[in-house]
Amino acid sequence: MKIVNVVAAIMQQQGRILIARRDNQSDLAGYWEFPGGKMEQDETPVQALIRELEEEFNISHIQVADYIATSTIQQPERIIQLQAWKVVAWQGDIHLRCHTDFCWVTPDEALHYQLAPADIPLLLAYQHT
Ligand code: 9L3
Ligand code: MG
Repeated sequence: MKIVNVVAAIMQQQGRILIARRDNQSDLAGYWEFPGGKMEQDETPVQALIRELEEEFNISHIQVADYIATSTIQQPERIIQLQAWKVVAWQGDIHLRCHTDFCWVTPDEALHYQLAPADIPLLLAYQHT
């Protein structure tokens, strides 16, 4: 079984975290998620997070902080290992390149959104940090 490593950023600012809505072309279209994507060959998780946030949001100087948790998604032909990291600083305004929407919410508010299933345990782990 193929293992796919995916990174996700829990960006935080003034007690709120960012969730973004997956676009209609992607799998899990319309679901809210923590931004991120697949790690490339020879990339560390931190490098992958920085690249993904630059690509998806057009921001720079991304500062990755603590590792939060990993959640595992079993799919028919692959296993996705989704690891979440806290992101505490960056530069530039967010310009969406892959998502249809984003919002800043408290962790409790985030639970009321239709989150990608794998992101829910990551949110719960974040709340316990
Ligand atoms: N995924 C789930 N939650 C997330 C992220 C960033 C990704 N917070 C899932 C959706 C896809 C796979 O991981 O099935 C790869 O992500 P992407 O490259 O489509 O963003
Ligand atoms: Mg992505």
